[in-house]
Amino acid sequence: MMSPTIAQHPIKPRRVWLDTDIMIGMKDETPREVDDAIALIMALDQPDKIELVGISTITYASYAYEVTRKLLTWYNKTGKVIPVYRGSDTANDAGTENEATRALANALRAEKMPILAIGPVTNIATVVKNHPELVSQIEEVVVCAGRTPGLPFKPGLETLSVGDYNFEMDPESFRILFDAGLNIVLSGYECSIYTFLGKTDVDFLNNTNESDKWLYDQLRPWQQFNEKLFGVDGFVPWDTTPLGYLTHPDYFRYYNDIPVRINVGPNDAGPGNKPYLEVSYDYTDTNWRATYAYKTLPGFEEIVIDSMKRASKSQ
Ligand SMILES: [Ca+2]
Repeated sequence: MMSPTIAQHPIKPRRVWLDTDIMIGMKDETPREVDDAIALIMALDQPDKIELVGISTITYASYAYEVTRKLLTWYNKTGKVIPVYRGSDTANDAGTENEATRALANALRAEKMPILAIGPVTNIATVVKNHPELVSQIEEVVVCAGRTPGLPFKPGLETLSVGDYNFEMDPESFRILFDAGLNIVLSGYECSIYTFLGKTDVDFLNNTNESDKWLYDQLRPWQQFNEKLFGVDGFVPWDTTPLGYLTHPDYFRYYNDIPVRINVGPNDAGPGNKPYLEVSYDYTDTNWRATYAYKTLPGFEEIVIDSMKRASKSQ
């Protein structure tokens, strides 16, 4: 009897550099964004798919450093030390070296790899600007930013517009990356917006385990704050979709090799004008190109929740 033979090639995890503006739990007037933390926990939960070579922080760099180390203590089950480096505090000083840019440059000298950049891209731009010889060592940069022309960013009940945060914090650094001709993957608002974590999705964290409880105590206020702002009790874990491009690419739909431009126009989320990072096959006057994720397919949200449950159970 014939039986299909399935070759058992062990697939090596992809070695990736993570640059993050993680700010979960930062003491402030309002709760702070939690999505970087969820992306980090998910990455640590999938050592078969992704291996973090190093982590650099961007904005609130010292807080980000401390909270990343805390999360690594709880969730890094790989047995490998993942070094963490403090990057730019301001996200407006592309070209100024820091601990993170020096470490990233060294890592790129040693090996070619992709960069998962889930905050403003200042650290990456510094490496590209100061070390153009390393550009060919960057396989791709996966970022959470960009939009199709005219797409409003209106989460929840669509009463309030928000900005394209990572891009608007430091448009100049995006310009540096596109000018360098890097492979850039834009996985931002449009493909993330229907992935939604509500109260019942995180209830399992409300227990006596130290790490679960800490996480729950940051996620729950963030959900409630989102209800105040956008009318719905829950949040979109934005940064999990750029991670998903690396771990579960089949769950997204992409516009490949699409032209990219920075267009300046009236600010849809405040006064004055602002730059927009936009993609369209109609743009014929630009050399910038990207892979643009425009849609998440059903099932990705389940992957996010399952991953968090596994991370929790393995305590
Ligand atoms: Ca982020």
